[in-house]
Amino acid sequence: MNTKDAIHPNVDITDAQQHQSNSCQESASLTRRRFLQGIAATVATAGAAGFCPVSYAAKGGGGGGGGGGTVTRNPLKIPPIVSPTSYALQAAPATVDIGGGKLSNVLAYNGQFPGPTFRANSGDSANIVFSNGLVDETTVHWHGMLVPTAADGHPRDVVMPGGSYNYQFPIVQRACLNWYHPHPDMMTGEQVALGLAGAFIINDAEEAALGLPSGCYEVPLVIRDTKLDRNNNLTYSAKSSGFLGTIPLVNGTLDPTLDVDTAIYRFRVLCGSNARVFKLVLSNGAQFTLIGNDGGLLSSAVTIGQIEFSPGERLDLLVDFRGLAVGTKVLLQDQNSGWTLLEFNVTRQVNAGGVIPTGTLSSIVPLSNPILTREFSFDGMSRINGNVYDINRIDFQVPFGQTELWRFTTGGNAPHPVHVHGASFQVVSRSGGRGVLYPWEQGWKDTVLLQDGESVDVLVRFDAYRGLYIIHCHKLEHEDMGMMANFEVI
Ligand SMILES: [Cu+2]
Repeated sequence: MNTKDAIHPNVDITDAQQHQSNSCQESASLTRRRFLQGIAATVATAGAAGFCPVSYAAKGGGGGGGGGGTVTRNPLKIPPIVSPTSYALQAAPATVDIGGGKLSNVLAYNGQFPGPTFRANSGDSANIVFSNGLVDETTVHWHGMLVPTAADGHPRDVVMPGGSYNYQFPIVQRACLNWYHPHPDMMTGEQVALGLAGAFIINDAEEAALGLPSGCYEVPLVIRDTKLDRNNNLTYSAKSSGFLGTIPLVNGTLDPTLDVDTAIYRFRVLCGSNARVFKLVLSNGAQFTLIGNDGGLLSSAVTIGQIEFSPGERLDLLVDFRGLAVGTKVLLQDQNSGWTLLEFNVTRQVNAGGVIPTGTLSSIVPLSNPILTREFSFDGMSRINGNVYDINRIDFQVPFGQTELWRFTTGGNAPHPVHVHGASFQVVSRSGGRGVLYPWEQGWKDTVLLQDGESVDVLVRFDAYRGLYIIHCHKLEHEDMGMMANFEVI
């Protein structure tokens, strides 16, 4: 038994591992080892605190995770909203109700799956005391947020089991939906797949002036896939091509349904899968009104029938249920898998259903005149520009405040959702592959999907903080295998 297993008693060993020699695992004991062993993990949580929201079963829809047939639907869970101003956050095993009383062992933030939704205003400060109740080291990365290096959850800044870390940062950016999740070297895929993720919403005055749907009309949707074992526990087995689950979960809810009024809803949508790319459509053929993405509002709303999004990307969508009869069911579906993700059940007629915003939502100042071009080739399943990630190697340096053109290319093994820490970027072109830019790639982004044969150009300027940040593939198995690079803003 190697040292990693010794501190990680809750994993099951698969056949894949038995094919490997134990002796080869010892050197560089934290070097891509867990992944290459092919360990399958579940969560053992004897005595863990339970989280059992009130739940009822509703017949309807007829979609179901796997599609086809009548399914028993469960009310969509909505994570509690908390302030980051002074907050204690713990990652630990927990037992949660994923719907209809089905208890599942997961890894959770504060016993919630997904974790609590942070909500703050631009200009606030976050002071989050994190404690690690896992059996492995972890970090918390605030995906999409501009934070100092020390608060970025860099794999170097690991929090050991039983340890704690104070994440402190001012909230300096515009309104947008971000998220938080673990980012330890080589174990991100496992920890996210087993449940650790939550939303972080920033509001500001510009957004507030638009009068967008709010309160119960603004709903976060954390969309992911998962695989359950025979006891309904979340399970994970790393695959170099990326972990693909067998069923979808929205907000940690199996076969979810949401009762809606005849009104416009604002859905804050996050792709929280390890590797799966979703193509969202509505079953009644209605269009989405896309108003924002990773970095906040677009310059104006876009009406669109289908939207593809990949791990790490976010969408700000309005869906219009006005004019639908009470009793109507509308399904949010994934065209790529054929899954029904979520059922909307129109249950109440209201008179003031809101309005779709027209005109300017926000002014996006385009970046221009890059000083230089950097090329990043996403090679195979574990390398950027030929290099496997080395936590101690600084791969390049970027001058603070300098606009640069970064070109992401790949020969294969996509999807590679490319994610950059420390700044948002603007996507300016895509050649090869799909060959076009999509409406959801306008504005400010921090994650962009790179498919086979594609070359995607983005403009980026690091003008928030100096220090150490990373660029990586957000297919978490590729990240864990080493498709990641350190850079320093100087
Ligand atoms: Cu990749």
